[in-house]
Amino acid sequence: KQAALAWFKEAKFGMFIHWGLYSQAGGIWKETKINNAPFPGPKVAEWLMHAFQIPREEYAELAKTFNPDKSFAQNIAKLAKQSGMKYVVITSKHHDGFALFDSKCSTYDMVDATPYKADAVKELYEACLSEGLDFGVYYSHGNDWNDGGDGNYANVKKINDSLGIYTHSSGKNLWDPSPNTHTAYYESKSYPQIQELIALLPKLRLIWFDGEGFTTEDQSFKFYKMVYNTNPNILVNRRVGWDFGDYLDAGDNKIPSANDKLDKYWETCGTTNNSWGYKEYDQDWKSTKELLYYFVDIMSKGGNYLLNIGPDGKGHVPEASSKSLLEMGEWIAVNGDA
Ligand code: JFZ
Repeated sequence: KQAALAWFKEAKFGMFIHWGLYSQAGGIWKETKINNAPFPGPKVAEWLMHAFQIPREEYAELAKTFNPDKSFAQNIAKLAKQSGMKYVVITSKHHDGFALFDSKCSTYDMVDATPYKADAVKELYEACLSEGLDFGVYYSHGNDWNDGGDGNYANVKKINDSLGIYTHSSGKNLWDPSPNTHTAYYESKSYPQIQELIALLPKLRLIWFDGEGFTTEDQSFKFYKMVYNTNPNILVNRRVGWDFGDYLDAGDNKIPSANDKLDKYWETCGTTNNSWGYKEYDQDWKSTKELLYYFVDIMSKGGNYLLNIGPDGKGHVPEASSKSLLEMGEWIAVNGDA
């Protein structure tokens, strides 16, 4: 993976994109803001289904109206380029289980279930390559609220109980679990979709796994090995689980201190407000100066900065965040990113 890691080291600044069915809701469900949602757990907009414990069938209705503007891919790729970014990582499938690409092993995807009917991941990939940007995908392997039953909760709980350890259920669909087991979901959906993404995107640079909490060591290794065997140029992040990743992170919105001795390359992912997915009412934007402060801090310590945008259901990027990103791009054009 030496060449891939060398690319990563130079890539420095990337765009993270959280986009999916939840983007249409903007963090509001039946007039209740997600911050006032009745159930515990993260109050970020992409956790809509979890925060309101929305049944799978009802949540899936959101697909019927998911119809972004055709120009979303061009616009976002251009924004990333002008902001001085060198790579883009989009949520190909977040915890809600909905795939933004054309999946053959599930009908819960952009092509089969939405009026848009086209492969949004492929479109963005092509737009990015034509802007000279590199491309990666986020993929929630561990959590899938539409498949994978209770996300392995009962099994993990049984083991933990015998050891006297408390088991967190956050991120596990216990309100309306699918009939499939978590293991069956890995076999029938998750492993095949990773293969599909690698085949769909020949120049894919990285896969950003997430939700690894209850994934077993064998399962994490299988994901890691599958990526390596299919295309060894693709990097895998730490969150594939069990330390199999090619590069590290210090936690969301966290920058390692000078004393943290990270023995691999690393990346900090961060938000521009308090949500990854589009949250209509969150106007608590970080200023351009604050974002540049993080940028310089991360660059000076040798890391990469993966800065997030949360486009709305139409694929439009909130004005406040695109403005800051473009201002960062102006600063980087003058001062560089090294
Ligand atoms: C996860 C997701 O649940 C979230 O929706 C978003 O996609 C984010 C980028 O990743 O949330 C996490 C995962 C790990 C940490 C924090 C939030 N962490 O290690 O601090």
